[in-house]
Amino acid sequence: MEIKMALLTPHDLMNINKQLQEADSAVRRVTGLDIKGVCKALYGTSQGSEKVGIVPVTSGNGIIGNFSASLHAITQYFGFDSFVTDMPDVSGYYEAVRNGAGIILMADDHTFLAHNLKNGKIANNQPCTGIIYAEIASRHLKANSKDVLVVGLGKVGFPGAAHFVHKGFRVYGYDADRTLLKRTVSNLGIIPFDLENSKKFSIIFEATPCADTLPEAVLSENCVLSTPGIPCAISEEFRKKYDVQLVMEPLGIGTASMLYSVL
Ligand code: NAI
Ligand code: PYL
Ligand code: MG
Repeated sequence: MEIKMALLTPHDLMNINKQLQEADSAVRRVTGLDIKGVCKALYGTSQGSEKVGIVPVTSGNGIIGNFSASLHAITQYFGFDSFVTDMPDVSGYYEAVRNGAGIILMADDHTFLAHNLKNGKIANNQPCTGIIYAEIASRHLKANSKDVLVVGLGKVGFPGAAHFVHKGFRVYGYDADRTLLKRTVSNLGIIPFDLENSKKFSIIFEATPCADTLPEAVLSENCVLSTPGIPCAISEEFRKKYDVQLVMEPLGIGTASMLYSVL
């Protein structure tokens, strides 16, 4: 059976600059650093004069409206010199390299990659997204314990959970797929969490493609919810009631993580 990524829609990417600015403010409130600062601290890299070539890809479900334009806006937002190729696919790749791209960004329905042609480093969006959202949550300045809740342990959630473990957090994990949960508990040594449990968390990371996955009982006043998962894991009502510090953005934070990881 073919397993695909949950694909973005043009609607998810509307007003990407505004979404990025709001996410940057949220990250600053939570961590004291902006997104770029968290990326630099995480990977120990900073940008030079790398030119980023963005190649539209037509295979599978094809071009997503706003996708390449959003990557263009995102790369410029973080201070990269970037361009979108006129041609897609192999011709676009050729065009990007011929026009001086040092880093290629491109995505089909399964893989979104950043490839630094100068140093050979390559990054995949899913682990890079999991790691940066976990890193942001782990830097919550007002966290009251080392306990974190991770909901969704798939291609984005698993690397996020692993990152928390690596940083010495006590990780409680839940996934609707019982087999995956069991395997992750055994691989990472995390604590299986029952969502019926009424334990409250000040740090929550969510990476599922579903809405309203978090019950009210896990939310504490002013907790951080760092979530790449679309749609949102909590209702607007819960967000207001618990003054939840929400870090959620559809493409830019993960892309920044990819770019800084290949510098
Ligand atoms: P995946 O399919 O590999 O993993 C999702 C996991 O969530 C699965 O293990 C599934 O069993 C679990 N799940 C589904 N419903 C659940 C529920 N109600 N409660 C608990 N667990 C549940 O998907 P992947 O690649 O990890 O992506 C997760 C989400 O992150 C998707 O919405 C995807 O579009 C989004 N995403 C966002 C990015 C961003 O930059 N904001 C970047 C990459 C992915
Ligand atoms: C990278 C995102 C995050 C969530 N889902 C992933 C997704 O939508 N992937 C598909 C990207 C396809 C892009 C298309 C284009 O316009 O070039 N091939
Ligand atoms: Mg993102």
